[in-house]
Amino acid sequence: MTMTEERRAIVDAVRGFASTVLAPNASEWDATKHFPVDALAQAGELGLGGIYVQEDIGGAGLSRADAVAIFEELAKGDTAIAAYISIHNMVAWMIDTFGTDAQRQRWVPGMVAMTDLGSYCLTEPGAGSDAAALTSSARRDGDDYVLDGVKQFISGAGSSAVYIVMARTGERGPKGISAIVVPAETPGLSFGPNEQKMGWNAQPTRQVVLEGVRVPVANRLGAEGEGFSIAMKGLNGGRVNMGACSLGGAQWALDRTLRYVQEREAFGTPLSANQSVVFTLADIETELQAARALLFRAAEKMDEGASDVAAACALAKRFATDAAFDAANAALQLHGGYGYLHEYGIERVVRDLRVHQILEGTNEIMRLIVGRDLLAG
Ligand code: FAD
Ligand code: 2MC
Repeated sequence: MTMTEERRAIVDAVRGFASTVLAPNASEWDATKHFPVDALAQAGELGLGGIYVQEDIGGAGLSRADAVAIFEELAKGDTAIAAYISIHNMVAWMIDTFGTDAQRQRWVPGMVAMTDLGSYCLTEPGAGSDAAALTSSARRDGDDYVLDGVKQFISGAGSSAVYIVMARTGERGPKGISAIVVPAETPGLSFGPNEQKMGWNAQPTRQVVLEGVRVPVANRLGAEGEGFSIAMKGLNGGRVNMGACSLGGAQWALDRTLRYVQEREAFGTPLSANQSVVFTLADIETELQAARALLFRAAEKMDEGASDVAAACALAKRFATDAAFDAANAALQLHGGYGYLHEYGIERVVRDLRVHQILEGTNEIMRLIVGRDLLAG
């Protein structure tokens, strides 16, 4: 967890972007449900479109541990946008890692620049936690696949240029799934309305509808039947990043609260004169430090290619997203009625963090992964 000079410089640059481009607009983007594609292109100029994409194709070539530090800083500016940047990076990394040279050349440079955005399409109306039960199909027809099905809750859908669709090309279960890249302009691809959500309003969430979508077999990532494994490997890093986004949102709320409890007076003293308030602050700090340590531990295991990466990522995601949501909610409480007002920003962070306990694998599924790993010995 010691910050190298290089990481410190990156984090400083990201902090500048988060505080000047994201933070001043976060409230308005939330209120107006605006997806700021221009700000995302600016993030691309900083190298945030391909944080751990290889350098030969224009990526920043940074480590997963660097990414934890980056996503914590980004989320202090706007948690929902930071979380979308994480999803985009997951998609870019999957193409960079599992794609052929031709696939990398075609899709990665635009994604690194964030002029082409990415969406990850796993969940279906009938298959969420049990992702391997998905039924969207990719039928082989000569040198093409023809895709049919519906993907549910897809982040960035309608705005993205590149969709990685997990679809069934074979037997039931995880071994019959392939990962196929579907470009936005492909005939037969359409999108549902933007879902009305509790939070994450600054990024769209829509159904992705596939009706006779024809793409070349050359758009498949990896071998036929490897799609579930590719999807899960992408999610390991996504889960750590989502934990880091939660951490950033909660740290921002704590920093605000530290000032507020010293300024606000009740019963003739600042709120901070009450021991219960001091204890609450200490507990939040302790939980957030523990979350940060677990996230860096998981990220370092990813960087080392450790064998227990899936459980380490699940464990860190579960802890960080729960701890950060509780911390932000406690920060709201310490602001009294003002915490409930939009203008203070805390309620937005609470709304945005809530969904991190649900997506990229619910926290019950994270427990399932950790528990299974324990029992497997
Ligand atoms: P279900 O699987 O139906 O689960 C319902 C409840 O049952 C949960 O509490 C769950 O934990 C619990 N449960 C299920 N199985 C078990 C079990 N075995 N043991 C104990 N409890 C269990 N998906 C994508 O593919 N791409 C995206 O970009 C994307 N973005 C999203 C954005 C938003 C805003 C949201 C809300 C979701 C997004 N998702 C996306 C989908 C998300 O990953 C799923 O919602 C999530 O995996 C849970 O699936 P589900 O909603 O079908 O819930
Ligand atoms: N990393 C690497 N490989 C993994 C993995 C992981 N995290 N999880 C599973 N696998 C492999 C696993 O090793 C196995 O491979 P093999 O047969 O070669 O050993 C294969 O995948 C099948 O795994 P299981 O046998 O564990 O499959 P099962 O169906 O029992 O459970 C489960 C899989 C529940 C762990 C998986 O379906 C899951 O993670 N569900 C949650 C779904 C999810 O996270 N959705 C997120 C959608 S994206 C999103 O929300 C966004 C906002 C972008």
